[in-house]
Amino acid sequence: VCEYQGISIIRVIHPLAEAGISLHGGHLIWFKPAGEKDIIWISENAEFDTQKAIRGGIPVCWPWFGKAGTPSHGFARTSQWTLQEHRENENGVIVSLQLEDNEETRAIWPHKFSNVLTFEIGTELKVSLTSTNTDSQPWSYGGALHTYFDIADINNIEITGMGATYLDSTQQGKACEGGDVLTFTSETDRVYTQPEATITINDKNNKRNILVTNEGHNAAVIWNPWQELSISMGDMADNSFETMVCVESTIHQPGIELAPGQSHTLATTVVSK
Ligand code: TA6
Repeated sequence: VCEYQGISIIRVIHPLAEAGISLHGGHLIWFKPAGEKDIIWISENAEFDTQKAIRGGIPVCWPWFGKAGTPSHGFARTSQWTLQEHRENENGVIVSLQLEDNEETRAIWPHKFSNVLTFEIGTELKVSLTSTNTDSQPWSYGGALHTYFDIADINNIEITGMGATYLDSTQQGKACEGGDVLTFTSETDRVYTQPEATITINDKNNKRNILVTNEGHNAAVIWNPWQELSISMGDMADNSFETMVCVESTIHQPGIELAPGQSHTLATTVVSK
């Protein structure tokens, strides 16, 4: 564990891969399999501030997605998680963090819960968020593993496997039908409602495919802010939208209801081929 601007970061260094995980937000900041370029994008202007979410990496949006509540994307990405376990197996390193309800979380969202966030780090990266209802009443939740991917050029990637139907967040959530291949020429912010299990980013200039396999989700969000929005965001360089794209394992509305004692796991597995 090292300290960076008051934030504790777990550094994983293993022959198969390297990774960094911030306890602030339970936020994966980098992941680099041995002999590969970074797969996960982090903003060069990212702010490491315990009051804010880190721009890039894998923000944990929970217990809701986007503006379904306040703060936007929930409180998990700005909460302090604790290290529960770290160990090695034949595939690499496993790190688990935990976040339980406390006075601050109950003031925002009045429910008792236990979240375990597990990172399996090797030639692949798997992130699993298991949410358990530790309350005496049922509650519903949503959220996302809001992964930012590092690409060579947004003008020269193709995404497949996202499915045809989506809600367009740039048009007040209008229901739309798209084609089999997604390319980018402007701000793109879509909730795909019938994604395949695996979504592929074909990063042509880097000559690699990034495969994103999601579980426990009911949607996949794809986002690139394009230039104007990047300029308006203090923690993104003006042209840095060119080298990132988000593909997110998402629980969209109406969310998932958990009875007392029940658990659900939202996961994403990332590999470059
Ligand atoms: O996942 C897409 C999205 O919800 C966009 O609408 C965009 O605002 C983005 O997330 C980033 O949100 P943030 O709160 O991190 O600025």
